[in-house]
Amino acid sequence: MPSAPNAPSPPEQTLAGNLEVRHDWSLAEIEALLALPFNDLLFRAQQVHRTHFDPNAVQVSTLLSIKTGACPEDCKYCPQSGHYNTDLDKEKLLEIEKVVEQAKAARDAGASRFCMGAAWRSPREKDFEVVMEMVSRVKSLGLETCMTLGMVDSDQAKRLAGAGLDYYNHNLDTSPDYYGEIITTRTYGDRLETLASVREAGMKVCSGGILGMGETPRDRAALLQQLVRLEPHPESVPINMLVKVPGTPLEDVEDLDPIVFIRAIAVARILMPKSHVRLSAGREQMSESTQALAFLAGANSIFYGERLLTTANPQAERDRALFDKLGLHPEHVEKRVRETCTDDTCQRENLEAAMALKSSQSRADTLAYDATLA
Ligand code: SAM
Ligand code: DTB
Ligand code: SF4
Repeated sequence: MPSAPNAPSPPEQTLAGNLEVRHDWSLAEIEALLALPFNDLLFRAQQVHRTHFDPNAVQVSTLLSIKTGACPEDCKYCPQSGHYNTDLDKEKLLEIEKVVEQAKAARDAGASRFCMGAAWRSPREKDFEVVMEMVSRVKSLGLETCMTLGMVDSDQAKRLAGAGLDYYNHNLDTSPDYYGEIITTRTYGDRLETLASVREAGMKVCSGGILGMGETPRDRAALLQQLVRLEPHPESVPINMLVKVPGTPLEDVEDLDPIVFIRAIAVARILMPKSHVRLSAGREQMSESTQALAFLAGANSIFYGERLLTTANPQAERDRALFDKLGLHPEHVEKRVRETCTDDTCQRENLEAAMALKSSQSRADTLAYDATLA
């Protein structure tokens, strides 16, 4: 019997092509994915997602701003830039004990990774020892560690890796073409160099961008193409929806259609099949339905806790309720131990971290029941 005119291609035909890990996606291919009929796109993203991940597990990170505001860079989206008047309470580098206290609270609330961010162009030598001590103290709590401190050179990256830093976050933010409209104080090349230093030092790379800054569909495709060219792909890919902060040059930019945002998440999932894709900033302004679609599109990481760096994030109870409603559970370090560790030392270290996490969680009011622990 002939197939109906609009019958989709059989799933098994698309599956093999869907599962390949590639770095050479052309702009035209990425634009074509972004423009697929929505249901086809989400189906393909789910196929990829289910091949590599538990589809109901979400990695949970908590953010802390360890140095706030007065940044010399001019990123047009950022409330922390010293170039704009955003009514922000500036703060110098936090004391180590304060950071450790916040990390414990995040762990006890169910986070498995603690991300520390500083409003710097790049870290100064006099702050570096303090920052490294923060890494080792937070890590000793059984948390994965992540930092975002601006540009780092290869020596700084090696020192952070030596202190035990697991992830370094440095975003490409947008396409090479649109970049100059958003930031003039550092180049796209500077960003790629920092990412190369992080990779060379052996840390995991966290890199993504911001959507909704007035960019074109082609810019979104070009951002994804830049991320996909990184070899290996970043382990973590934050996709931020612009949080429009009064006083920044982008405060009045037109809202991005949530469906366009979900499409970008689905394409990130297809292009970087083994990476965690983070539904990052902007959840406070998003409906639950949009967030649910993002998880369906393959997002499997969030920031958890009532603050991002300087702006609001959903209250923890709201996220617990959303996880319950959707049947999601937090992904735990120990689940990935089996998948990513091959040598004994790595297995032991990770298991120790996971045990610390588990015992703290049994004491605490956890984010949600975790079926992977049962
Ligand atoms: N100063 C460091 C840097 O820029 O690399 C680290 C902190 S910076 C705030 C980290 C990232 O937060 C930026 O690269 C950007 O992608 C994201 N970000 C900042 N302001 C944002 C906003 N208003 N909405 C969405 N994402 C934002
Ligand atoms: C990322 O991609 N998003 C986070 C984290 N990496 C550091 C930061 C979002 C910041 C949103 C604006 C604010 O709270 O200041
Ligand atoms: Fe500074 Fe980072 Fe904000 Fe840019 S994004 S102004 S570098 S804190």
